[in-house]
Amino acid sequence: MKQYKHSLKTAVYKPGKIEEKWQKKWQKDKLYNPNLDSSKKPFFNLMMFPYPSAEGMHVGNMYAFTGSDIYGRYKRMQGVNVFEPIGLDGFGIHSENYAIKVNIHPKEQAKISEENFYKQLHMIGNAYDWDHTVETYDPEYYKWTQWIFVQLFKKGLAYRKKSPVNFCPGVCKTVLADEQVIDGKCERCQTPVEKRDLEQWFFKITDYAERLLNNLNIIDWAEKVKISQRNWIGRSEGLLIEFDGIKVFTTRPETTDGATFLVLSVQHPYIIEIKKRVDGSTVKAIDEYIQKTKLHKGQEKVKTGIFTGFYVKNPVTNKNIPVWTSDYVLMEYGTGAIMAVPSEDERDREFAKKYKLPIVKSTLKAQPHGQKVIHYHLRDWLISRQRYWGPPIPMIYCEKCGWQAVNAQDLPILLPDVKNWKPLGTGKSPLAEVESFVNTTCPNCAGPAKRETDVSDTFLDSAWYFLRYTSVENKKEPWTKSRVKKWLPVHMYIGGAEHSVLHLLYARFLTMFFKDSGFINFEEPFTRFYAHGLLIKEGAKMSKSKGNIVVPDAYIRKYGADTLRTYLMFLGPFNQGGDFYDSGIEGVHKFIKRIWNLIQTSKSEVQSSSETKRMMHKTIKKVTEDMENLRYNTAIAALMEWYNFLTKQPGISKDEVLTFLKLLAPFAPHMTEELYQSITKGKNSIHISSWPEFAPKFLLEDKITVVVQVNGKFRDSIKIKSEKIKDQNYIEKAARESEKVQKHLEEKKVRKVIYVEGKIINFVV
Ligand code: ANZ
Ligand code: ZN
Repeated sequence: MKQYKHSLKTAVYKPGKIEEKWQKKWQKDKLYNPNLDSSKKPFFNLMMFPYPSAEGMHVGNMYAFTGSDIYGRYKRMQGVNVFEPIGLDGFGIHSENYAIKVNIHPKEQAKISEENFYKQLHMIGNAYDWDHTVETYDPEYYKWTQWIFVQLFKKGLAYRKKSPVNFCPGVCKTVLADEQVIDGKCERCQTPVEKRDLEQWFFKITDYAERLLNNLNIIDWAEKVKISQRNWIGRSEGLLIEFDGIKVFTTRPETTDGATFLVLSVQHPYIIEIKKRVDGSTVKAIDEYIQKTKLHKGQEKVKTGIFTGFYVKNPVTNKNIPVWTSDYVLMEYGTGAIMAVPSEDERDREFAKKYKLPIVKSTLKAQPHGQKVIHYHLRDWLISRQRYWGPPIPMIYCEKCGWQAVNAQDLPILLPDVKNWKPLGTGKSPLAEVESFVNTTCPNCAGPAKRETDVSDTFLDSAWYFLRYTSVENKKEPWTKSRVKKWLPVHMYIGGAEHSVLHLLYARFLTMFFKDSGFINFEEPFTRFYAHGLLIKEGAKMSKSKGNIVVPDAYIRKYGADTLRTYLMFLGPFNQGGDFYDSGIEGVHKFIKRIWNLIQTSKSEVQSSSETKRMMHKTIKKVTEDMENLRYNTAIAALMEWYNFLTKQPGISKDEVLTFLKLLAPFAPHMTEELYQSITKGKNSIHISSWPEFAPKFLLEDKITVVVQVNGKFRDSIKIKSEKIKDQNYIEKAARESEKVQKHLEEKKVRKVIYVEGKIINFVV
């Protein structure tokens, strides 16, 4: 074996210096910027769009970003062209509330936050293509977000509807989506949420419910995420049954004979009919009740309702049953009316008991005339936000022509710089106060018209960003078709499971819409979605209120990014998260330092033995399999085991050194680069070197057990050096040396010896 000499200049491990040096060099060399037009083996390694808080990145974010980066680095070394872009979603209530808190204009604050966040991202050493960043508040980006709105409007998928909405009268002063209301309170500021009737823009995602559901079967996503989406879409098969013209939706038609009253939603249009037919005092009581439900804050614990004075006939029993109205029946689901079966349904029973309504047992054999229907729980996507910090919805209202989309050449509709950007709390956006913004001309008749003053939901910004990453240079189109064709759908998408429904469903919906419109040629955006786990801090969830948020900066300064990265990945299986302990990081730091020292000081004039080779190939195999399955913690453990083995050897071969560095490179990209380039005299980056391959022949155990038989009966087993496995004479001799075998061969004539390679040797006597 050839000898080699190390020529390492740096003796002491100084992560700060090394890391800054390589980060600069990689960026200068555009090491991580694949040619987006000519790459032969495109691999889109996407990290879920960060939505950084103004305080910047904490280790929980870094944990996710690093785990995604490690996968990308591993893939790159396997010879594919990895595109790993990054950007930030900086519009929205989250950033705006922070701006309110610190009393800085959101535009100003965005600049500060962006700079800080990107600086932090550089420090952690991820292989980002910094030429393809996306910021949602950049007019070059939101121009296209607005364009998408217009496309949906043109296809009839964006519409206005007056609807009861959740309104947060607290800090947020805006409409909230159902999922932003937790236990009747605003998810962000914990203020009890009110119901208000507002005209809102919606996207008709419900048109895609069936496709969104069915396609789940063809994508490689974490099962728990698929389950959440299935439940969220909530397909229900049932019947529509008529009670004197009032249709109800039920999933239990066989219980119709137990239906003892109907309940209409308070918004049900039939209530207007009923009010025409019942006496004045009843009308007054109904109106009072409906008025009261508007003040209800979120979901009430105690069910309330009122009798409308009206009766309908149960089509199965032919009995007249009373019609009630209550806010426990939702207008948005089914037909907005139910048949109540108190003997079978818990909610109905509670209601019946409270109002002393009859409870009649059902035979469960009722067969009403029914019309079969399928309902989905999925609601249309509420887009309007009565806030400042978002892309203005690109619509214009003309008294003569109605709602008109802004012409494409007039996009973007810039978010005006205004002094009074804070929420008004009137149910209108602060933009409504800006006359120069509001007053415009109609795109259709050129007459005077008014602009929509609501801005769009942040989830719209993040529902298509992955397409834009490929095409940020394009000023004429939202994306360049050829690039999107080359790089998408995304090969690997990594993000938090908490985005199981909203973001991941909205992105799928828009992708289907783009496909249907002929803008792209696929309908599922993310071929593989991997949900990473969450990081906790010494047993507790990291949160601002607990004051236990860990910011990576100080750790990086003290130990280096390589140590922090490796430590984070060592904490546990990547899909299960881990518990961050200050004390734990020291151990990993020692490991990194020891590798540094071992490789520099090792004597290399050694022959590699079959044992050292086996250990190396075993480690390559283990680490490779673990990387493929994102089991980073056990990959690191395998490297530690190999390191311990190597320290006991008289020296380390160059092959071992380079292999070790390569396997560690995705975790500790800087120090491995430094050592690798010193050893190879800086020809190429380790990060574009080829990933080590294991040779199965070296994995064979050193000794093989061969069973010795006499006339087919087991007599003994012997251990044979694996290189002798083909040498029958040698094995026969070794078998004859066994005393147990000798006993059975004594004074007998061996007529034949049958050898099954590596397994059995049989003496026929
Ligand atoms: C009679 C009945 C008897 C029902 C029984 C259930 C159990 P899923 O499976 O979620 O689709 N329902 C229908 N529309 C409603 C609305 N707008 N607001 C509140 N509840 C509504 O649920 C369908 C069932 O939920 C329907 O079947 C209906 O009650 C109720 F033992 O009809 B069922
Ligand atoms: Zn007009």
